[in-house]
Amino acid sequence: MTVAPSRPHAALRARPAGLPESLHVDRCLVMGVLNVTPDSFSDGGRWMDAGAAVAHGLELVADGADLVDVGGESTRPGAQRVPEDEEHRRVLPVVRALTAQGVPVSVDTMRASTAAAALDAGACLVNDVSGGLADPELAKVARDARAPYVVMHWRGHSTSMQSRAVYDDVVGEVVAELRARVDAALDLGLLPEQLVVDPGLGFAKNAEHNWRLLAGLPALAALGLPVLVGASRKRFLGTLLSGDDQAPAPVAERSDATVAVTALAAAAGAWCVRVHEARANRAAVAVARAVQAAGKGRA
Ligand code: PMM
Repeated sequence: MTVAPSRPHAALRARPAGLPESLHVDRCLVMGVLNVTPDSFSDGGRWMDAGAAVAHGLELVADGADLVDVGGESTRPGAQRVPEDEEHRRVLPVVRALTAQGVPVSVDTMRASTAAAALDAGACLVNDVSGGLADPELAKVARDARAPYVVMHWRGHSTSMQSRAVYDDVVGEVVAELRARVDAALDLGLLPEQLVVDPGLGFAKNAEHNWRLLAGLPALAALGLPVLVGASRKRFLGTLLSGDDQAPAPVAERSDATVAVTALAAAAGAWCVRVHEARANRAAVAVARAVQAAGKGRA
């Protein structure tokens, strides 16, 4: 089964069903990243303590994040898998505490059991960076809960993904591979309105691939589904900003470029951006929204 293609840009504005009312807004959403991991490339080790993680989640919301994406397993290149019980131990208390305070939470996991437990704990969206490939049961959990399900483009676990960054036509191949994952989810009984697609920047992609995918966002929209973009602080931004020594700019110096990507993605109609800092990215979304509204004669 294939989702009927719809007009580019119009499709980029669509939003998945089953989200809390607060996320029904006429602009790109800002998803704040909360990695409860010791080894994520950007915030690894900072929020391992559940109390610190919850405080940071609330800070993201105070700064303008619409929802908080809680993950317990690093996906940085070369990262090893985390045992299931350890992932649960990291993620579930944080999901429970944030949802108890009314924060919309998504769970960033490749495991069905983690997704199911996080949904039970109050999460409202399942973010599967493997697009259903790591654990075939995961999409069924989202199906049964009628939860929105992010299908990210992925070619394999972190230990081997860099060797898979080989494309003749990165936009065409990512769109085709995402379409196959979307079809697999639909065949399992998920509804089109549950699905979100994501190009998976940095996952089996080099810098040039990432830029081409950002330029190709309208081609992703041809899948007829909302689009999520996760560029925040990734290495290709560090490479863009490298100094005379050619060394990538450190993670802490990639925030401004992240905000610029957010403005472009929001202007291209992305449904959501996944970012480590909320305030400046929310401002970028507001700028994109104002320009779009003016273009439609609404400002
Ligand atoms: N990137 C990371 C983790 N989860 N989820 C989605 N949907 N899209 C992404 O691009 C994405 C993700 C890796 O970044 P992090 O280590 O800073 O969380």
